[in-house]
Amino acid sequence: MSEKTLFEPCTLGPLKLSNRIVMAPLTRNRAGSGLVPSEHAAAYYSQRASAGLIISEATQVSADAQGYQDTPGLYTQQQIDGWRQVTDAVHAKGGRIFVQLWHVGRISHVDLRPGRTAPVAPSAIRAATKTFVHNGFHDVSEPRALTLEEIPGIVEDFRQAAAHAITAGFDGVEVHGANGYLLEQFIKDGANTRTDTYGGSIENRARLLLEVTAAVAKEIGAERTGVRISPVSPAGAISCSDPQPQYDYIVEQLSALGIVYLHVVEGATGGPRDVAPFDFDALRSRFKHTYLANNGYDLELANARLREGKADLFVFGRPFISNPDLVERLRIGAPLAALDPATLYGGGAKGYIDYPNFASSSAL
Ligand code: 8OZ
Repeated sequence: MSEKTLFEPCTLGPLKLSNRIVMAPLTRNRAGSGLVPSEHAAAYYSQRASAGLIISEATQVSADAQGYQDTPGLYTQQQIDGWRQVTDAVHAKGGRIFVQLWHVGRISHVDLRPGRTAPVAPSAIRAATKTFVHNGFHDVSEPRALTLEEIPGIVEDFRQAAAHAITAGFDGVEVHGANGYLLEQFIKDGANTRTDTYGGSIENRARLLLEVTAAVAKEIGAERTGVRISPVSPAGAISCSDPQPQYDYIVEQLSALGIVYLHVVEGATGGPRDVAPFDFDALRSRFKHTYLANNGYDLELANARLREGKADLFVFGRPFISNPDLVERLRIGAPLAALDPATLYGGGAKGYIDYPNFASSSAL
């Protein structure tokens, strides 16, 4: 029997994927007026449609959920129409695309918020970090704690945005439970000192993520619902005193909900894989559907982990920005182009839709 490789077709719930390579959600801060995907977004995503699956950049579930300049939303008709152009363009090339839905919680700035109100969070604890606003990085604002009465509204915003995602033609939804944003702020005790049913115990801190995921799965089907987590990542200046039992519990519950995939940032997001001791295999063994492994993978490590049965799909982030044909380059062993950090966040077509494919760059 031949060995499994990343380049073979596979399935993700009801979907057929052309390979096991996933494009990570990547924030590019290029949404146009009304926080509608820009005129270039359809081109950007369709250029990358040879990925087995694309996960879109993080997309707000409501105006209240925004924390960075010019990130798109999925709560107005214009945003639904804008995303429809993206999903149509990806599907026309045979690709698959999920939308990543987020609420930033405390990682926000009053200048981005309706009425310049304080960002909302599980507890009024300011993160020692910055956000992208006014075309640069500035300290996040002081948050206020959500009241117990406000929490059902957050769940409802995710449910509604998930319904919009299907209207917009997405193949599914990824709930952003990672990287120090609202759902992770509830999970990790460095950001959550609540004394109600959403704070304290492992079960209580997991509650909001699980309620949001259950609401999304009920709305669009568990077979179209994925969740991203980052158990030991310090992204968003967050800490957790007990990540292993906390995430062992979360993953058991997510598996019981029957969601189609678990997307795990193994280590520090965009940084070292060994930032803290953690048994990721324990999560994999607790989750009965598709496991997406993320962080610092190259082809060799990915193929090794695939053959060991440690993961099913492998998520590549930054290399997809400067290599729209990343799948083909990895397949033929072509060199990878470097990305231009100056055009990562904000701006227009430059550094967004002008990175060439390998074949066309070598023919120049
Ligand atoms: C980098 C810059 C802005 C946002 C994440 C959505 O960390 C992000 C993000 C990353 O998940």
